[in-house]
Amino acid sequence: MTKAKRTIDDLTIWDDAIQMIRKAQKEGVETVWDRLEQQEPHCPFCEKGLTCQKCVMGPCRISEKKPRGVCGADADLTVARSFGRFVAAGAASHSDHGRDLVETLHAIGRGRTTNYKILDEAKLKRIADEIGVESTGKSIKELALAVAESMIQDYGFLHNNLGFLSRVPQKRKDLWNKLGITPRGIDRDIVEMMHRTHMGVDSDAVSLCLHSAKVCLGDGWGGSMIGTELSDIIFGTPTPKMGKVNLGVLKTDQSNILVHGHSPIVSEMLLNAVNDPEIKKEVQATGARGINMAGLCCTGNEVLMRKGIPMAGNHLMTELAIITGAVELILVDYQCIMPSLVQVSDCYHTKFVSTSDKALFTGAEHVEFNYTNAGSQALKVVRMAIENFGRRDQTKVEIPQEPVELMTGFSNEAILSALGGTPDPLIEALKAGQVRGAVGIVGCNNPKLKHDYVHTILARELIKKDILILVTGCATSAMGKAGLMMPAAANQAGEGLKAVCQSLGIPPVLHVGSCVDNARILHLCAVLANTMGVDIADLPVAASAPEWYSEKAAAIGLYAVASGIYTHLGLPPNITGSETVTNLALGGLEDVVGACFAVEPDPFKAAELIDARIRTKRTALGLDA
Ligand code: MSK
Repeated sequence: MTKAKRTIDDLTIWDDAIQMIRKAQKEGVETVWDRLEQQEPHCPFCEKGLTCQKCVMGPCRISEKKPRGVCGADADLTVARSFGRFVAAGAASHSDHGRDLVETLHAIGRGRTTNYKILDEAKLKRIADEIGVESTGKSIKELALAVAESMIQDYGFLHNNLGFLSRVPQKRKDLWNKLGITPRGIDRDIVEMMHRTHMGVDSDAVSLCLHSAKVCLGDGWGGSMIGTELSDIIFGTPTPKMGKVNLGVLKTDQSNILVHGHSPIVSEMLLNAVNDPEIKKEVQATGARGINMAGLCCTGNEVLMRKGIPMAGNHLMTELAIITGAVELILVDYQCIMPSLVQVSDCYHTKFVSTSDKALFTGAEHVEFNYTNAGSQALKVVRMAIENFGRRDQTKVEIPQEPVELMTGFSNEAILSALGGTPDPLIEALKAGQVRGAVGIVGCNNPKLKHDYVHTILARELIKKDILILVTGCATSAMGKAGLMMPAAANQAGEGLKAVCQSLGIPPVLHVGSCVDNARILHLCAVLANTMGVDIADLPVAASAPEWYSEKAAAIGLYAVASGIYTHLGLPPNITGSETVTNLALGGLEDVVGACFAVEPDPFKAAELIDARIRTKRTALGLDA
């Protein structure tokens, strides 16, 4: 049966997005939704994970009539191998991002950079202590070097132990050891996945799934956690502050620069350059009233959390932001940057500038940033944007609506400080049922789903049930635009959560950061579990990636489950061709790691599933007896 064509109103819930999709259609600019339509219907074999392209005896397609590939791999093995590589790519992405922070910290420690320094010395000392690095008698630079060197080992295979495993509750560590899924070295386990999934190596679907869990745990408690903690040490640990979101953050009379991708290494330098007094003088000469920096996706989350830089939008808003015609320059680092942004930029005067040698874009201008040149490269880029303001065609400019205000900056340090320095008030609120549980709503947008519909409805339904939301990644823009990240949104929560939020002056949806910052949620769960003397799987918590699309999001989902956190997905990964792998994901893992996945595209039903899970956990803890 042919699928009915979707109208613009079926694509997104937002007025700013609808206005820009109409503008794109009028101006003949192709967007992600057009390309999705061109690609549909998708190959059913690929959707179920039943294709294999790993060798040239194939490619093979597994079906009832042809149940084995040329090498003999059946549906289970074909799905498990390809899912293993899928999550390994996700773990590699976060972890390589974390590595860039380690390299920067190492350069600071060796005195090889004047562009970067330590902003949170107290956190550096705390982290050193947690990962077993002696700080006594060391200068800050010496300590930075020692911490960096210890983390370099986390990537390798010399000490077979990740520093942040010190945070994991003992019961969980014992379980991982029993199952053989304790991550040993971040790179080692990822590379081993590539090896295992070569034809003729690991040919057991369950064994591959367990190794997938190990790889993802190395991401969550390794690469991502390193990325988060070192970003705080170098750029400052976020504290609560106000920000703004939606396309209305762009300015008609200023030179607009968008930062996009994931790493704060580039965007923080750009922010310094934007605030440079010389640059401020130079911009006045162009007729622009100033330079306006705004964020997209997770680079946007990083600078929103730390500096309150406004957020233009999430993944599906990236093309639309350029379509406003008001963007002088878009500066990208890596991950989630649609290659189409180069072509969309070409339809306007927008300069598309890449910065990482590992993320080049055909047709883009490349200005490489590294720890020795970042300051001067940032000034160069800002000058390119200033100069480009004169090329803007004001007749093409259309900036929709006013921005929405939000509250951001809820690092774990900020949350604990709001609670008086200890998790006890939160635990008391959990025990009293004022806060019945907590859910991390994380992740991307996917054009197959109505943009931000599942995110926002799910959050509204959960807060009504006195469930606190922690939000990261692209889900953040959704919650912000919906007004759920303002303290006033407490009025939409159940009576218990409302009272807690009002007494602390916080919203019921707390922004904890970017994709790598899901590690903050893992850490907070560990702190609660350790304080209560239970395992993470015993807590009344859950995770949800309602509109996910990426390999990274799948890795996050799997490290959450393997850490004992029940995880909802709005749509399934490409695994449904294997009964063994699907059954393991949707139920079997519960008996293995104490949590599993649930797939549900309807946000109302998803809220019921999560609520039921939290009720079960509360009862087991004796909280709802
Ligand atoms: S940016 S991984 S679309 S959350 Fe982290 Fe957004 Fe998903 Fe990328």
